Amino acid sequence: MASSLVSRPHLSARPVRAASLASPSRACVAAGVRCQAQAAGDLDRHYMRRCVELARKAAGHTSPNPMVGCVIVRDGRVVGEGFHPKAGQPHAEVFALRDAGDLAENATAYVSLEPCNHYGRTPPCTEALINAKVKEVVMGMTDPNPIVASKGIEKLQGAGIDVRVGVEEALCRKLNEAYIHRMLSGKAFATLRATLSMNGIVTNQLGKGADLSGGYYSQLMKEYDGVIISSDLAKMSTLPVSHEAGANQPQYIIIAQGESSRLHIPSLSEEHASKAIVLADSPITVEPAGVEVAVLRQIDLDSILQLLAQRGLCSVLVDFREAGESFASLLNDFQEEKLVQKVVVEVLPVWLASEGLNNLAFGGSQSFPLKNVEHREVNGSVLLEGYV
Ligand code: AOF
Ligand code: ZN
Repeated sequence: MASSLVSRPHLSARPVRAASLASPSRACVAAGVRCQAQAAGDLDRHYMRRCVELARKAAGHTSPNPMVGCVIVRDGRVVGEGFHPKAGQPHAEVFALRDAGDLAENATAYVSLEPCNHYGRTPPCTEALINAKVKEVVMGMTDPNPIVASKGIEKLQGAGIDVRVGVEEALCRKLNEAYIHRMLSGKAFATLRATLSMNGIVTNQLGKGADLSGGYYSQLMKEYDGVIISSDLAKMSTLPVSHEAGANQPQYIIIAQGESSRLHIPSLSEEHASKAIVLADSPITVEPAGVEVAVLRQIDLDSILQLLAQRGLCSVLVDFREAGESFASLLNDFQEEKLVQKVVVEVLPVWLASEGLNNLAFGGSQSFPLKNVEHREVNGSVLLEGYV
């Protein structure tokens, strides 16, 4: 079982304590349910961070479900751990309760997301927690899924279980930013990625080691459910892949706007043809056979993101390489229409010759500041990440 393989933190045996009293979590109040005032101590936060760490083990495998981790603690000792490995498989709480066995009785269950209270592909986690006789459930955030939202909390409280919500809430929200976005908007969470030279030229190159194991690009390919690329990139070079261990390769969404009647994707084998979908604005034959082709009157990002969400993709990377004008026009007004949530820009330590205005800019006519911008240096390049 996935959960039995994970290591446990070695902590001194002391009970979970309620340290500083903060105001009740926003989620708790908004949900209109009565939870205990939030009392998150250092240990609470420690166990919740462990839940998030466990949840991340399934990055790239859980969509359309969220990533969820769960830790069961009794008398200050971790007695069970688990995470949700994949949609269709049991939820995090089930793995953690199995791992804890009888020791779950009177224990505190930490879970990064509100336990579900519905019969989906799997039975409700609330019932599993109630049957295991846990004393308390501490959760990172409520589940935005309308069929769950706060019903899990109500059910647990109705069974006499103490509930606290909002421990490490920001971290839990970031973990599932794509799942939350898809749940609330009906569209896939989109991140725009581009590489620039130091003189501001958009380039197809990636930074040194970026697409090798451990490189940021290889990690993005593991984490994102899909990648939108231009037909020019698909024709010219190998399709983007992740070299991370156990990675689930992304779906390829290939924009073939204004493309001739034949598109050959040399690096895609027939065996992997189902990994790609070509969106074209006129009838087109695609090789290898077996690639899905959708001919649309107009190719716009809004419809693409809705289509991807309907197909169960939570996140997609818009990879701005070999991006001709039609690809660039996809991104017109992305900020105004809230189509792109995040931007990742890599700046290479090179100066590049300009071939004209085409490769100087992307993203249309908008001006706006980015939020929560972070940067780091990777192999001599600078990676900038910010939210729209
Ligand atoms: C939890 N723990 O580990 C996960 C939850 O079709 P199902 O049965 O897998 O249900 C999917 C929904 O359950 C998903 O949309 C989300 O609301 C919740 N996911 N809940 O208590 C978990 N993955
Ligand atoms: Zn569940």
